[in-house]
Amino acid sequence: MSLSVTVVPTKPFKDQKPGTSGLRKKVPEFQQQHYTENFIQAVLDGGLSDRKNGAVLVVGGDGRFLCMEAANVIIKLAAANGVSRLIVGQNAFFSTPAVSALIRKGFEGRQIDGGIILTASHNPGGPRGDFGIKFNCDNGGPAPDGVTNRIYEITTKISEYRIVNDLQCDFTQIGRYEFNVEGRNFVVDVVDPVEDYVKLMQQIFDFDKIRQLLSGKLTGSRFKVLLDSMHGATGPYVSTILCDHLGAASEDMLRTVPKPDFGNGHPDPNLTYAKALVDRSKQGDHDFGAAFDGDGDRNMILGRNGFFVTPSDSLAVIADNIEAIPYFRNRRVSGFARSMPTAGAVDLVAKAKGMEIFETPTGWKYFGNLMDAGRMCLCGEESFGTGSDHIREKDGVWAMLAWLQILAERQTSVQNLVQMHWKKYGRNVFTRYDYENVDGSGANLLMNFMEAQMPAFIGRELSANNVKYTVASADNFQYKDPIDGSVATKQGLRFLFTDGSRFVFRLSGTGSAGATIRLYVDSYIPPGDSGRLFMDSQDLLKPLILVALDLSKMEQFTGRKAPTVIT
Ligand code: VG1
Ligand code: CO
Repeated sequence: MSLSVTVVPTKPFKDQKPGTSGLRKKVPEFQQQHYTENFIQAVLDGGLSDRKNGAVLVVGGDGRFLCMEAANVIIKLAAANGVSRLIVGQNAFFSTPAVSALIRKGFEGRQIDGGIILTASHNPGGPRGDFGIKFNCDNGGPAPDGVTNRIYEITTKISEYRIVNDLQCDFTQIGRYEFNVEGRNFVVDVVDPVEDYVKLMQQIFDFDKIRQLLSGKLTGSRFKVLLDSMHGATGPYVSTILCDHLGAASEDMLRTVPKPDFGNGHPDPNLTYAKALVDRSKQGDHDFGAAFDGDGDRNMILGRNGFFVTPSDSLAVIADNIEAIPYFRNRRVSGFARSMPTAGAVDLVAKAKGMEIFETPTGWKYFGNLMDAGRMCLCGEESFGTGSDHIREKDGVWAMLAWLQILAERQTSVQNLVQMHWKKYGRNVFTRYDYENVDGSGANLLMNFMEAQMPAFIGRELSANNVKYTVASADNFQYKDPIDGSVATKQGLRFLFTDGSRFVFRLSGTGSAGATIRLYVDSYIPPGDSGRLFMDSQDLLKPLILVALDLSKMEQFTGRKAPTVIT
């Protein structure tokens, strides 16, 4: 039977501009008539352009509420738009890193033109929670600004979309499904979402050695690992890798069943939302802990007794020990990169190793070009993102395995590894204050007020708690991509001080309601300053935080006395 295409008239929605990482809105907004269809049509046209006809795409998401419905819409629109084949994870499920890996690997010898990822990442899910749609390009990475702008342009002018209403594909069962759409062949391959990703990890890491670390064969005592998947996408990957392959205890793998509402949780692996893991870790029974976000690209690393590794330090420690990872032993190690608000610990490692270091705007999409050009192989963000050029997304499970591999090689504790790092390079103390869901106009006023003041502050002395800081420079961060020359402006207000400390203000681009102001603060303690090297980060940064809050008039503009999340 041949299925026919229906052309449906529609009108633009004004709010379909992708943010830091795709389009994110509350579920009811995506449920409006034509809303999801409009955006998918724009993604197919803007994301694929002249490659749309005959294109091969990967589709899947983190299992949150609406993933199945959205996958259905994608299948029906793709069929009507001349796409030749979709590779869909069983139950429309894939972690974000697994999608990136599959796009890069190809499918049965065919090249893949991109992917559509259904996730709002670390944002809560459920019928009143968040949903999101993101387009990734044929390199496996999030679409760069040029592409998302093109998609957005189309959403502002769209007048119709194409759909095959009668096409029903049961993507709960693995297999190949073929359809005839007005004489053309359209194929949906429903695949196991876990298998290929696990194989990739086996190629990157030495599983035998990690297994020996965990069992105690390596050091004489067992090494206990506690992981929290927060009911997000990593669950099935973690169970397979840690329990089936590495011999970890399944009772130490928490919340591994993906749930549409993340069990009513907030799947963001930080000290606030992954508190359950932190508390368990503090009981002292485990040598290592890690948590992951909704779509599996973020990670938080803990040592014994809840010892917290900041993402900035995690990146630097991995960089310093990069040759412990077999993948990097077999290839040329190119440069490192971090997002601008991430503390500069990795810069010091790059310098010591004589490697290039790049400072990019917030968002993984800015790393892709550097990796594709072979200039950079390891990067991270302070927002619990760490990854390498094995794919083009940050990768939570990869980061956890990188740590285990390094610990197997170095045979020491997490805390000792980090503290030895500080003794060698000094410590980049970092904290982030998030003011979530504040009134949008107040947030904009705060940013405008500060930007206007910036020039006047340069050279001025600011103080709090009897500590003085002199402003060396202040600007709104701008980045010119060294590969394609594209420029990203207004990426965060930076105040840099003469002693190397700094703070940064940014508005979040991933929220779905109101505005979120992020304040990033960091300071450098040299290795010789043994009095302060191991002090509590909040104590160390207190004066600088007070300066930042005072300067920005945070309370006046937002009415908030305290942040919602402190990292
Ligand atoms: C946040 C983080 C950023 C990260 C982005 C996507 O963006 O700060 O570092 O790349 O989320 O992460 P923003 O604009 O809200 O600060 V994920 O795991 O949500 O895809
Ligand atoms: Co994420």
